[in-house]
Amino acid sequence: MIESYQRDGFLVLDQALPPEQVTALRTAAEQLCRGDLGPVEGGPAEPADDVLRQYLCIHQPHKVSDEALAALHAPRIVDALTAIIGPNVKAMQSMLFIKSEGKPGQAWHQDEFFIPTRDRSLTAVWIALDDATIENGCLWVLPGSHRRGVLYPDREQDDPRFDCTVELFDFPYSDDDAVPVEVPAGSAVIFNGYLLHRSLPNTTRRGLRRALANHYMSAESLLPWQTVPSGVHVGKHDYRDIVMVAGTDPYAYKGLDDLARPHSRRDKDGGCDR
Ligand SMILES: O=C(O)CCC(=O)C(=O)O
Repeated sequence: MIESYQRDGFLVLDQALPPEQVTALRTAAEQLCRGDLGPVEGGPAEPADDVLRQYLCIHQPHKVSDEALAALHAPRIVDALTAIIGPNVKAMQSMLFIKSEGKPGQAWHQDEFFIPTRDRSLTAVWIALDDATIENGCLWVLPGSHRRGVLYPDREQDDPRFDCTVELFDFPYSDDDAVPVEVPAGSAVIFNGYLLHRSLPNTTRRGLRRALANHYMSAESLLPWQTVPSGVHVGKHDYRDIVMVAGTDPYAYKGLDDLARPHSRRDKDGGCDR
């Protein structure tokens, strides 16, 4: 398992969550979108009957949802993380993707571009809450693209297939090298923070492609990152709104912060901040 992860930069963990936990997370998604767990910044002023479809992605659901918090600690996932990262592991971010029909994907990117660790230990765990297929907008990866340990240049993009996030470009791979990662609900794609990946729109006639994407890193590394309410990330010495999921925290003496609040990611229908 670890050899293929080191070579390819990703692996699929079958049955990362049991079916009842997937069901509970779907219920939590509805509660979050309805506002039952408190406000979601940037969410719709007037929730519609079909409120799930008003969201593309809600950042930091674990701050208000016990189910999202429990998923950070899922035993099979934590076992894989300690094998990949080391004995001491912390989480700093969760993202709940709803992605109903017609909603966009996210252009080529590397997660360490947005969440900079000091030791390149950022690791994403993308858990499918519905079967993720090419048609409904599964992840696509460029296998082995993490190995150079280089972060590529970024630029704004107006491609209607993607949300407002910048795209990375000028890397030595083409779209033809990309591999789709179709996984059943409950399975997880675990990938390196330097792996180039993207997703395409949900092109089904009707259906949700829900997923919970959690981010982890070694507890030894400081995290010069801070989320502010707008969802923009700005530099800070060491972000301490973290959740330890394995081992011990060498910086426990600093205490913890409570900074992040759930907020909605913009898609182009909402207008991008430029
Ligand atoms: O779920 C998606 O559509 C995109 C997820 C992604 O790119 C990420 O979590 O970094």
